[in-house]
Amino acid sequence: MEQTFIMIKPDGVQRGFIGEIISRFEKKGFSLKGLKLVKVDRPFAEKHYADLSAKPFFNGLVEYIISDPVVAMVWEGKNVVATGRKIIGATNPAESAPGTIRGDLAVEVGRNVIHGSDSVESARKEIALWFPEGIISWQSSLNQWIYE
Ligand code: IDP
Ligand code: MG
Repeated sequence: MEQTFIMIKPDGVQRGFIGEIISRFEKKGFSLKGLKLVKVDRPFAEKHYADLSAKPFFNGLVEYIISDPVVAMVWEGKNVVATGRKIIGATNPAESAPGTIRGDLAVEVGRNVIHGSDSVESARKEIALWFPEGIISWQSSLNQWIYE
């Protein structure tokens, strides 16, 4: 089954959206496979966002991510990478549809509350980076009511 890496950014934690965000993924029918509150250091944040190192906003982005704790999660389910991105909404909250997390809870691109892997390959890399200890293997007893 497909897995994705989801991170509630420091603004999402500070604004009290941990429960709200977890609830949206749970209600959809996805399964939580990894969860921790962590404050990451600069080298770690730079590694997570390495693909964006040439962008003008890179330094501000790293400062934002290391400023306070984040919630790191692994969610599992059919098409969870692409569907997770839809639940999250467009990168810039000004363009995120109402009903999406960023569309409902954020205003600016530099404070957009949540990260989600953009492909199955980046999910694999991000899960390995954020959960080197591995994740717990369990199956939801509701799967028979979510999958046919
Ligand atoms: P994504 O989070 O929707 O995948 P990316 O392009 O991967 O978007 O960018 C990573 C993060 O960098 C965004 O979520 C946002 O916090 C920040 N970011 C992206 N573009 C800008 C920008 O133009 N100004 C400031 N921050 C940005
Ligand atoms: Mg991205």
